[in-house]
Amino acid sequence: MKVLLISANRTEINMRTMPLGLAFVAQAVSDRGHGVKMIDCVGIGDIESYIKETIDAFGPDVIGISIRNIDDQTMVNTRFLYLDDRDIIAFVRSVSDRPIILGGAGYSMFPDAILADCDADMGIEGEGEAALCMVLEKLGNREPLDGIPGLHIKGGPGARKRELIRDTENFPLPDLRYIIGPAVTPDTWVPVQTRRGCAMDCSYCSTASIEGRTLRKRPIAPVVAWLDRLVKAGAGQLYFVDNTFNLPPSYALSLCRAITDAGLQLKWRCIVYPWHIDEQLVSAMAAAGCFEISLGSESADDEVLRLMHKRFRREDVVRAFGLFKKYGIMQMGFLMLGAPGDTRKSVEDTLAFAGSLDYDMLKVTVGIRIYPNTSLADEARRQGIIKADDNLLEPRFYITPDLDEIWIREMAAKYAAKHPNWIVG
Ligand code: B12
Ligand code: SF4
Repeated sequence: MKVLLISANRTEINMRTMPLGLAFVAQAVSDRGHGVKMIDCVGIGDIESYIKETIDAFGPDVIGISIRNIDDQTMVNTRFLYLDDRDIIAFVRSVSDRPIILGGAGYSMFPDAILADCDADMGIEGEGEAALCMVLEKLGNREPLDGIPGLHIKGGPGARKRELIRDTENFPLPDLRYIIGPAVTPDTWVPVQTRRGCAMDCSYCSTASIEGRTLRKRPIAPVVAWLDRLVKAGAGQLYFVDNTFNLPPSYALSLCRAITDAGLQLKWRCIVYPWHIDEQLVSAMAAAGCFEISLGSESADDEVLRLMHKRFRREDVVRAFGLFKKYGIMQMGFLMLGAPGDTRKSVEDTLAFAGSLDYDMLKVTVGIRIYPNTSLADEARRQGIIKADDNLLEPRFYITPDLDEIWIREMAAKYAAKHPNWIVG
């Protein structure tokens, strides 16, 4: 079959991201012998003409569309980014009668709500590699599509529970041609992934809906060989998109040492969870080329952290921060204000604490985006902040009823005025 895969994301908020997830899917589909063409909608001026011309020339049998961002997670002047994806889906429908199959991080968080809201025929929740190949096989054999794990069909019966890919040895890494294109310049932070899933359970987080809670690690040797190929193909800087680069610490340490032992000259960024971070790991990260970490400390109040289900406490953040500073790794910090348990005192403490740490950059978020299937959503329902039947696709935010949003914003602005490298959103 001929499969057209479209990454509908058009935003460059924070940085230009590349459709790594779609590249994995493209690889899996092409390994099964199907013809694949990929479109990344970022940076293409007249996207509708481009999509139409591609459909006319390629003549796909099936069109897969990836939805990454639902919104920008910002409470004031929220950008509801999904609406742009919905327009692209509608346009594709207007120029093609082929089955449209959705997937991606954003889709996986709202599989039924999005399917009911747009012109697609079906969608795959979670990892797309195996499930999309099953759909293609059944479509090719003209068999009914029932029973495919994670597949939602418009107007069909409920989806069967999705399955996580566990055979990390054998599911393929994407070929460079799906990643390195003309859009990659030396400034691009090319995404790479070594692990899937997150075993943490943060109260507000939607990652379990996307990657599941079971952490699955790739063997290190092929990952290092892949990094080597990416760099030789022109990737100047890498972004490890793993949810928590440092967990488990033994894997992170082995990966960093393998990169150093292979003599790879890399420059990379990653996301760390401020827990189980010691000097051995941080020095290995620095030696392997770590340039910057994103560190979500969220609050400096141990009770608020406990209510967020964080495993770390304020003292862990202090220790981690000191180590990254010592090894010259830049730090981007993240705070969330207005969480359950927050008080005037905890908010002021958190802002003062962040000020004392002197991050290279700090993002202060006031109000927390509420996602389905999270304990924050349960709490918000209990407190009457959202209605019981709200599907949450249209962005909703949590601020503890014990605090006034205006007061939090004024306080955040007061501290930010002293720190030009803070952004309040
Ligand atoms: C790393 C990351 C970043 C990095 C990206 C760095 C880079 N160079 O790529 C940074 C920090 C820059 C970033 C920024 C943002 N991010 Co971000 N990010 C992530 C994270 C942790 C991993 C994304 C990733 O690359 N995954 C790896 C790939 C392999 O997985 P995947 O894309 O999901 O693909 C798989 C499946 O989804 C599926 N699939 C994908 N496409 C398709 C298509 C079809 C047809 C099918 C069948 C299946 C399928 O199969 C794939 C392989 O298994 C996710 C959380 C998460 N775990 O998903 C958030 C996440 C994607 N980000 C999110 C958001 C909101 C943002 C920002 C808007 C935040 C902001 N305000 O700045 C920006 C937007 C950036 C942009 N320009 O698009 C949200 C998006 C959903 C939402 N809540 O709206 C997520 C899900 C976080 C969350 N839990 O809420 N992000
Ligand atoms: S550590 Fe990150 S990805 Fe994991 S549950 Fe917490 S916020 Fe989500």
